[in-house]
Amino acid sequence: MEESSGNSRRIEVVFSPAMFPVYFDNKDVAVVVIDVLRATSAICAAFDAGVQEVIPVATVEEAQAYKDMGYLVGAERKAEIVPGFDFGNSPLTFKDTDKFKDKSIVLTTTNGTRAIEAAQDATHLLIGAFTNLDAVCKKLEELDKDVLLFCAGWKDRFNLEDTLLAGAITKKLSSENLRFSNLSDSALASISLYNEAEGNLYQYLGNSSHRRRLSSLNLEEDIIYCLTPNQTEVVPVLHENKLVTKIPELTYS
Ligand code: 3SL
Repeated sequence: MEESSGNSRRIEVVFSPAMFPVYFDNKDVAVVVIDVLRATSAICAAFDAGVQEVIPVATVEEAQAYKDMGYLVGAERKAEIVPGFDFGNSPLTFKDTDKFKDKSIVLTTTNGTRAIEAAQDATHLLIGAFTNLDAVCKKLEELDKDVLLFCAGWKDRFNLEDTLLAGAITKKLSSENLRFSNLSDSALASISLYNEAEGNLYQYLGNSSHRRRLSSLNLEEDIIYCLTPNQTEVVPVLHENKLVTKIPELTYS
């Protein structure tokens, strides 16, 4: 990541996991992992349903090991539930709050949990979705660090929906807080795309690969949910390899 100048904070957007190592040359940043359709939207929905922690794992084998230990485990590949697991990657799964309240759950997804693993050494790792847009911006202002907006993409490729959220976060932060004034070219490009789409994300994404992939599986309701901003105040953060919404206070004896 290029350095901030003076007192200003820098915002950079990483368009694909393949590019992440290039940008992540300083660990003392706030990384926001973004997988709008659907991993990071589902993780926020899980906390809204009262889960205590989400253990993200990159592989189905790791997920299976947790399942064998008796955990409630979600696994998604190719946008579908991996047979034998308890749930997949739909945020609407978490409407069944009785099933999830106070539980520790485990999740593996095609791109989202892989991105979380790639960024796990960052000083701050936050989960971003349209559903928690304002809350994530507020948290970034509080942290007051340079920001890396990390788009999970699809199998290392660029995708539109993650870039649009990166644009929405960049636009909000840089217009409402003068400290976030050092914008990389990738941040400027994401704002331009977001300006095109703002107000009608669903239509703008009509031809995008992932919207088409999910629509072909009749997951229209999921798409609408994931593109609806500000449904929650939760901002999951990574702490000791688990996603939580509150980091326990340090206690000294
Ligand atoms: O790639 C992921 O992590 C998923 O969000 C993909 S899907 O929405 O379940 O297809």
